[in-house]
Formats: sequence, C-alpha cells, structure tokens
Amino acid sequence: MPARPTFDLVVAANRLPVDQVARPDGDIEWQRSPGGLVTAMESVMHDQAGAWVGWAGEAGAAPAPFEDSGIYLRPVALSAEEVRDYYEGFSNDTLWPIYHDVIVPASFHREWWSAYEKVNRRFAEAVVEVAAPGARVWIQDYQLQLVPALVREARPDVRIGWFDHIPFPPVGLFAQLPWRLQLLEGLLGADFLGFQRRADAQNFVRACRELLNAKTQRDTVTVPGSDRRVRASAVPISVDFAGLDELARRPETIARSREIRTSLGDPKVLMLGVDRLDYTKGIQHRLKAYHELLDEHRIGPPEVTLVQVATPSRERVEAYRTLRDEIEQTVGRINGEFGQIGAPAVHYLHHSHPREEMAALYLAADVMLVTPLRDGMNLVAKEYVACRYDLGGALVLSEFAGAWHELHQTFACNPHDIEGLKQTILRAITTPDKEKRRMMRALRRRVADHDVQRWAARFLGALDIAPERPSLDPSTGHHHGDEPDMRSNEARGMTQ
Ligand code: ADQ
Repeated sequence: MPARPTFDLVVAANRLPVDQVARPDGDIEWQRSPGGLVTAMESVMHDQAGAWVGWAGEAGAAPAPFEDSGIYLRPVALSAEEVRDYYEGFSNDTLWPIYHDVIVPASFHREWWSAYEKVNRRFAEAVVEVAAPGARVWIQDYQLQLVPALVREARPDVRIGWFDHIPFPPVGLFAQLPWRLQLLEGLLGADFLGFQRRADAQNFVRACRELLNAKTQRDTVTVPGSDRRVRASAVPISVDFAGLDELARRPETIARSREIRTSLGDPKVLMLGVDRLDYTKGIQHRLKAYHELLDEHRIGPPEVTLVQVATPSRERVEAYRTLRDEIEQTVGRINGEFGQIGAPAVHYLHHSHPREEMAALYLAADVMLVTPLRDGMNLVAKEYVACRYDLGGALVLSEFAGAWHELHQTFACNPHDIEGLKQTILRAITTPDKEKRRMMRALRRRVADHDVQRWAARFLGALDIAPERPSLDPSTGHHHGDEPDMRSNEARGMTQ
C-alpha cells in the first residue's frame, strides 16, 4: 500500500473550499468555492504543497481524499446528527451568539457540547494524519477551538496557529459558557492565535488571566502548569484586492453595472446592502432608518432606491428563520407604503450571486450600507472598496465591524442610534463627489496595502516566530502585527 501523503502546510476549516455539484448527467463534480480564504491559501501554497482538512458539506460518509488545483483535500465526515449538534447547535446557536454580544440568547445543551468535542477530535486526527514532521498547521475559526490542543498532544513537533474570524467576547460574556475552561485550554494548544482586532486578542488574554489564573504579559499567555508561552494578537483579514479590482474594470462588469441601474429606473441614488441573512448584520436597523427617511419624505423612489441582497444562511436554526420572516415582512410593509408601480422602495434578493454580479452591484451602488451590530471584520466593506477603481461611491460603516478599525475614511455609524444612522445616510448621499473621491482613494490605498495575500503571509510569519521571539519590538515599543494606523480608531474610543 502506498504511504499516505503528508504536507508541510495543513489548513483545517469547518468547510473544504469546494462544493459538490450535480452535473446534468447525474455525475457529481467538485467546484471551487470562491471565498477569500481560498485565494489567501493559494497565495501561500504556490511554492509549497498544502493540504486542507474540512467537511465536504453533505451529511454522511466522506468522499476519499482528492486533489484540486494543487491542494490536497482531506474530507472529514459528519453524520446528520453531528451537523445538527456540532454545527447548527453548538457552533451556531451556542458560540455564535455568545461571541456576538448575545444579540439573540445563546442555547446551552450538553449533547451539543459532546458532539463538538467528538467532531473536533475527528478533525484533529485528520490533521495529524496529513501533517509532515515539523509542519505548520493553521486551524480556522470558532468551530474548531479544541483542535489546537488535540493536535499538540499527538504531535508536539508541529507548529500550530489558529485564526478567529469572528469577535472574541469580553470575559463577562465568555464566562457564561459552561465549557469555558475547555475552550481556553483547547486554544492554548496553539503557538500563535490570530484575531481580527486588538480588542479581541485582549479579551482572550484577559479570559485566560481571570478564568484560568494564567500568567499573562501584554499579548502573551503562559500556559498554566508549563513554561510554554502562546501569543495572541491582531492580524485582520482582507480581500483579494488585485483580483476584485481587475474584475470590476472588465468591460462586461461595467456594462452589467449600467444595465442594473437602467433596470432599476436610473435612480439618482442607488443604495446597496449585501449580507448573509444573519441577526448580527443589522439589516433590521438599516431598514428601520430607511423606512423613517421615506416616511419623513427626506428621500423616496424613484430618485432613491435600495437593493438589499440577503444570502440564505443557517435556515435550520430557529433564530434565523424568525429573522428572515421579520425582514421579509418589513420589506413588504415598506414597499406597500412607499413603492410605486415599476419603482419599489426596496429590491430584496434572497439568493446568492456569482462574483461577477457582486462586482457589478458594487460598481453600480452610490451608497454601500454596512451596518452590523457586531462583526468580526466584514469583507463586504472591503470588497466594495476594492471594486471602486473609479473612486465613486460612499461607504457607510458600523463602528461595530472589525473593518471600522482599519477603514477610517468612511461614513461611520452606530446602527443602534437610528436617528444618527439616518443622518449618516443623508450625509453619504449629499457629501460632494470631490470629497467622496478623496475618501475612496484613502480607503483603496489601505485595502490595496493590506490585502488577503498579505494577511496570510503575516499570519504565517507570526506563527513562525512565536513564541521564541520577544513580543515587543524594542525599536518602536509596538507589538508585532499591530499597525500604528489600526490603533487610532480604537484609541479614539467608540464614542466619537
Ligand atoms: P461572514 O459573516 O459570512 O464572515 P462577511 O465578511 O461579510 O461575513 O463575508 C461574506 C461574504 O459572502 C463576502 O465575501 C460576500 O461577498 C459574500 N456574499 C454575501 N452575500 C452574497 C450573495 N448574495 N452572493 C454571493 N456572495 C455573497 C465571517 C465573519 C466576518 C469576517 C469573515 C472573514 O462573520 O466578520 O469578515 O468571516 O473572516
């Protein structure tokens, strides 16, 4: 029997970067899913072969490992019960609400936790199987928080990193979790932990200090009972700037964006929202502000219109079904009151679109509304910026999105403050083009410099030097990985 292949770089994520699609002849084929993580990995995997461990998206037996565009894919099987308990349950109905400020209440069920443990163990076994001696292992996100310690136990030779795509909650919220100690101990199996914002890393370090009684110094935690140190710091994720910029400049994208505007009746102002249909995204707050602006005759169709794209998401979790009903009811009410024949006030699209169509929508939109109540980063904000090669458009951005800590030249808003949100939307509409172009130029500079390729390189760079190197750069007094300009919004506080 041939030896199983092993790799120097192993990525583990809940999902593999491919989707199963049925061909018309009934055969199944795999299609690369277009997410930013895949682009980031391609950029670091081009000079070394890598493996990706993840679920293939269908309950039941896992397909055999296979190769796709140079990446070795190692599927992990999940039974239907495990999808329910580990994924929909513990990941999306326990951790997700706790990590997002309990916008909806979290559910705690011991059998969900057992499934989470069991599935994390299965992921760890798959990682161990494909990792070469001394490999770098990069574990993604909140679904796999126990994997770092499980991998370390079996394979002390490998370097282990974990990246948190969502916020890490303040200790007061995190402490509600009955399994808080196991989660912290799971994460402390890593050498380096990456977060979207400095505040997230600090929340983690503080949780270790207060709940595990661990010794901490700035961004470093000493694992209790050992002298091993783990670093936790901010490495904010980004988008494939060059790829999106190129896509937006294509004549067919430009033509499609004109066509979109024409089919909407050539409004003076086209506003756009693009979100996964999730209660963290502040879609209701946005619709409420829009509704009031219409009601007060400050704006109205056909001059101003709103396109809201809401991608279906987690529809088997009750909070998401309720949210969908609420949003669809609100959209119906707004259109009933303010729509005209051929000119609805809200164009609501509940399906996903190819990249090309997304780029055309971004290019068509005069005002992009990104108003989450809490969001790890929010890639939509950065994608919009990357597509606006023409320096057109205006970005309304919530202070509660990780992106706000990097993108300073936006129309910043607090989505809870409906009156303030309305004023901000009006300002985004009425600010002179010259000023908006200046803002967009600054935003594009930031995203171009900090693209997803750089994010991956920075994460792996930090993983390579952690934890032997001192975490403070003696020449500047700054932490490695913290850009001075990322700190300024945080330093100004959330009260501006
Ligand atoms: P998400 O919560 O999924 O990600 P976000 O960062 O906005 O949020 O990414 C959504 C992605 O889906 C974007 O790339 C967007 O273009 C795409 N998308 C949305 N609607 C779509 C549609 N109708 N059709 C096609 N594509 C659509 C989590 C965290 C975020 C963090 C990311 C990455 O919650 O805070 O930014 O991970 O770390």
